[in-house]
Formats: sequence, structure tokens, C-alpha cells
Amino acid sequence: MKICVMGLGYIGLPTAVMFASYGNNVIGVDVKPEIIEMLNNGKLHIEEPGLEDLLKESVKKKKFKAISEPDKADVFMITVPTPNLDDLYMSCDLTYVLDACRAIIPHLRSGNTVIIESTIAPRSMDDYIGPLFQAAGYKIGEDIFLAHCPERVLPGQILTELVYNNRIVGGLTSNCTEAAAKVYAQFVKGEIIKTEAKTAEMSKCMENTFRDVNIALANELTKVCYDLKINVLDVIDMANKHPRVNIHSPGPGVGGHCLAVDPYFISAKSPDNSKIIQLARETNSGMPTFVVDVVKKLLESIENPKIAILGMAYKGNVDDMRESPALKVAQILEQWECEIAIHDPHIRLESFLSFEDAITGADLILVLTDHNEFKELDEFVIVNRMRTPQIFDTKNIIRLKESVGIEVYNFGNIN
Ligand code: SAJ
Repeated sequence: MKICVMGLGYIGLPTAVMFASYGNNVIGVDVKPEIIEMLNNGKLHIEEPGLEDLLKESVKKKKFKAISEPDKADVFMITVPTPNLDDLYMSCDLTYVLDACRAIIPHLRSGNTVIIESTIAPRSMDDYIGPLFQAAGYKIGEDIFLAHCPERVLPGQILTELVYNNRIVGGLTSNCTEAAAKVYAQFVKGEIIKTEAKTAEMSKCMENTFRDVNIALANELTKVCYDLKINVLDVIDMANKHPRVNIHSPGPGVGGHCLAVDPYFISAKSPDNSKIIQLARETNSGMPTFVVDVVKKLLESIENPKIAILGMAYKGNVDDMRESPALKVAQILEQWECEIAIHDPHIRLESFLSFEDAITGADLILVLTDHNEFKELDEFVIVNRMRTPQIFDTKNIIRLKESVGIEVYNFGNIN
């Protein structure tokens, strides 16, 4: 099977390489020439465990090639980003998806399958994407088969989840659903769930919204417990011993291009009916301010304090800073009279420092990301290098072997 994947980012690239490793001839299309060059040399532009080896093998076997323009294929997959529009409700911007669709139209042949994997707002297939192909003269379900199959993989374990997760396949007609299901049946070991396009769209958006709302509840509980001087982490541990309770983990906010974005796709479509979703977004977006308020309290007696931020990625063990709450924390801190040094072992940026340099002379280590590297900090380096050896761990991951006079704060003991 010849497959053309439009967009070689966090989802498109692993998907393309996975299909290539199952013997398909895959062309991957991207607008950035530097990405194309890297990939054709077997080098990754993103961090994802196991992917580089698989890419190298596919390039060597000539099963994967990155190019700048689409070409004829049996199956086209659209995996481009769908950002938020800057409008009142931050609705879903379909520009890149529609551009990618327009780009493949000249190469389409009868019998082709077109799959949209990008996360899209409910009803996008029925109201915008389907009509675009109809306007180009195609009968959907007869000439071409059009389906939404939302990606649902977790960055950091994409290669495993691509194979083992259940897969939703939502066609614009039942023929479309069947055609798209056959494509994934090549390697998906989870259940392939067949449905309508609009159901698939809503299900995907709601999965991430469910998580966002639940994290908001944990974050709200954190603020309530702070106010009432109760240890929130103990409360969560205890409540979660109930067989039907699963309070999520509080943190400095919710980042990434999924949980912090998809809830708006639902609320923009039906604003009057989605108050909980909107409030959850507000709560999570407000966490960086709460974190900075606590930081200020911890440092109130120190003049011109220095803060060493550990972690800028939106979550542990990834190199992705999109919508990262750490960026917002740093931004708010910059408006305050303090010195900031940033260390993130997963992100190569010139302004970021080594761990030792970042903490030298610092009055607070502020942990904002749960990278594995932060779970075993060297107590003696901390005591020797910091001016005031204290840590505020917003991810509850620090377990010092020896306290050696280092104060460790988390959401449970800040009051
Ligand atoms: N977070 C918390 N508390 C928690 C869990 C997460 O504060 O208890 C924060 C993380 O630190 C991070 C954010 O939430 O900032 C999101 O992280 P995540 O690991 O929950 O999710 P993502 O964005 O990496 O991936 C999600 C996944 N969706 C679900 O688990 C429902 C993934 O399966 C989707 O494919 C992906 O979104 C996507 O692309 O939509």
C-alpha cells in the first residue's frame, strides 16, 4: 500500500514510520526543508523513545521518504496541527487541515482513502472537510473514502500506544469507515471501533476534556486545602483508596497541545452548555499565578532572590514546551524582582543552564516538570551551591535520601 502522510510532527512522523515498518511505501510531506533533510538522513527532530531506530531502518529499506509536496498514493493521512483561534471562544483553526486537503486534491484518484488524524472540533468533517472534497467533484463513499481517526497516543510512549490502543474510526459514510478501518488493521492490536465522523470527533475532544476537568478538580482542591491549612496530598491519597474515586494529581497547570486546547473545541461549539469545561480551563490556566504566589511567600524575607526553575517541558521526559505552564510561571516571575535560572535536561536552548550552574547562589529550586532526572537530586551539590537550600516541588516527585538541612515544600506542606 502507498501511504502519503501530510505533516511530520509528533503524531505524523511516528505514524508514517510505523506504516513503513509494516512494509508500506510511505511518503511523508512537510513544509520545513530542514526537517525533510534530517529525516532522510535518519535523524529525528523530535524526542520519542524508539523512533529513531525505526526511522533509520525504514529509510535504509527505502520504505520511508520525506518530501515537500504530496504525490499519488492509495491512502492520504492528514496529521497537521489544529491550533486555537484567538477568538472569544478559542475555537478550532482548521486552516492547516483544509490547506493539506487542498494540496492532496490534485493527486487523488478514484478509490483513495483520506484519513484526518488531527484533532478537530465536533462536526468539522460534516460541515467543512467533507464539503471541500465534494466541491472538488468527488462523491464521498463512492469515489473517495473520507474518515476521521483521531490519534490518541501519549507522547513518550507513542510507538507502543499506536499498536495497542483502541482506535476510533469514524467515516462520513459506512463505506468510508470500512475503508479506513482496513488501513489500521495492518498493525493495530487494540479494538478498532467503527462509528460516525462526528461521534469520533466529539469522543476525542471529550477524552482530553475529561482529563482537563479532573485535573482542574485536583488543582481546585489544592487551593481550598491551602486556604484551610489541610495537606492536600494526604487528602488525595486517602480519597483515592475509595474504589470509585480517582482524584488526579495537582500541578503548576495543564500544558501540551491536547488537554490545554481540545476543551475549547467543544466549548466554542456550544458555549452556553459547557460551563464546567470553561471553568476547568480557567482553573488550570490560573495555577501558574497560584504557584508564583506561593513562591513569593516562601521568599518573602529574602532580598533580590534567585530562583532555579527545574523543567520547562509541559510534562516529564518530553522535550515539548507547547502550552507549558512552566513558561507562564517564568513569565510571571520575570515581572517580579528576582533572578531566574532555568534548567531542563530535555530541551536544548542556549539560555538554559546546567543543573549546577542554575542552582548556584539560588534561594529556591522550583520544580515544574516531573522529568526522571529530577527524582534523584544530589543533596550535597544542593547544599554546597545554593544560598538558601530549599525546594518547592509542584509535581511531588522529590524524595531526598538525606535531608542535610534542605527544606522541601510541595502542595501538601506549603501552609
Ligand atoms: N497533568 C496534571 N495532573 C495529572 C495528569 C496530567 O497536572 O494528574 C498535566 C501534565 O503535567 C501535562 C498535562 O496535564 O501538563 C497533559 O499531560 P497528559 O500526560 O495527561 O496528556 P498529553 O497531553 O501528553 O496527551 C493527551 C492524552 N490524552 C489522554 O490521556 C486522555 C493522549 O492519549 C492524547 O493522544 C493526547 O492528549 C492528544 O494528542 O490528544
